[in-house]
Amino acid sequence: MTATPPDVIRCAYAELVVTDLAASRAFYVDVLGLVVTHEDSSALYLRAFEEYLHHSLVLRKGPEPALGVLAYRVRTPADLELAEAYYRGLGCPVTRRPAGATRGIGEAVRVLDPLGFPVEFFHEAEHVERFTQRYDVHGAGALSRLDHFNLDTPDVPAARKYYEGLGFRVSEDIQDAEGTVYAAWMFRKPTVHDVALTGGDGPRLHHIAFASHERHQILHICDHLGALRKSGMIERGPGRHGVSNAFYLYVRDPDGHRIEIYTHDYYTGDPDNPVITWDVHDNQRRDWWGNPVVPSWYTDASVVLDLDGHVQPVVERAEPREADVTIGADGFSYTSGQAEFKLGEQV
Ligand code: 4SX
Ligand code: FE2
Repeated sequence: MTATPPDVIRCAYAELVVTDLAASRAFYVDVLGLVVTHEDSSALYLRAFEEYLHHSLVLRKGPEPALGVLAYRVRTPADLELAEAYYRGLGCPVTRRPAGATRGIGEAVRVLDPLGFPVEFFHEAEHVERFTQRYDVHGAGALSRLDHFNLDTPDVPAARKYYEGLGFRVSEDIQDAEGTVYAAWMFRKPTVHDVALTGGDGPRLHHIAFASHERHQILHICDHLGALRKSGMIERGPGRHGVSNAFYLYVRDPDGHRIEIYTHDYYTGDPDNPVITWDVHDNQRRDWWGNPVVPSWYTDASVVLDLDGHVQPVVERAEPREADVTIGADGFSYTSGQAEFKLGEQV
């Protein structure tokens, strides 16, 4: 008999290890406009404008950039017991953390999950002021909340199966005619995703994403970086995703961690929400306007720590890689969406 999994509500916070807190502050607070809940000489605790839990992002100073932990909020305190039993049943390393072991967070269970990621489950957390209507402090690029994590993992079908066991459902995925799965988007909260699984060398963190309410907020972040002569921090976008339909931007922080700003995906909460499968050769899957995906977006990602703070070894993807099957020698991607098109022709 399989143990009952904990009832996960949503992705709730991430801890990134950064090498220079002042440089990170300049990026996350001064450019992205995240709110500082607490800061000291070893860490910054940040939240977005609509969040009332203590933080959705911890930046902890350390010797090399890495993912420290991904945290999911569970529905009740009793779900911590379920989480502990569930992961012990899977044979994963598990630790209990007393309230306050992470500032602002109550009792928690940490595990090294079957995909090799450090994951925390918590219910209780300190409440702080929700800045929803503090328009006096919202900048022009205001971020409202954490939206999702995106993970690189070698075997997407195996990872999907593991997350389905935890009660997540797939909203969209990318495959080819031979049945190779390149990526899958999965959710607990009723949006396109809480976690995306991208086929690649892993375990590595591909990105975390914050939501804004408006597209112009994303454009403002681009203008702001331009004004600082920091356009090099913009990696991909702004654009419109095919998968998820969200408007997007990817930026790289001073340590190279990738952050996505994301808005306008859709509701997925009904039980019969249709799954959308994209062909890997559909050139509009990752950018609805057909703009090419830069190679670094496929190759670069952050290493992850185990529960003792050591860098987890990275396992190579054995299946075909999306970049290899979609990016030509000239660095551009092709196709089906870019077939010959004559003015006046119906698509
Ligand atoms: O590039 S994709 O359009 O497939 C995409 C990437 C869709 C949603 C996301 O959050 C993402 O990071
Ligand atoms: Fe994303």
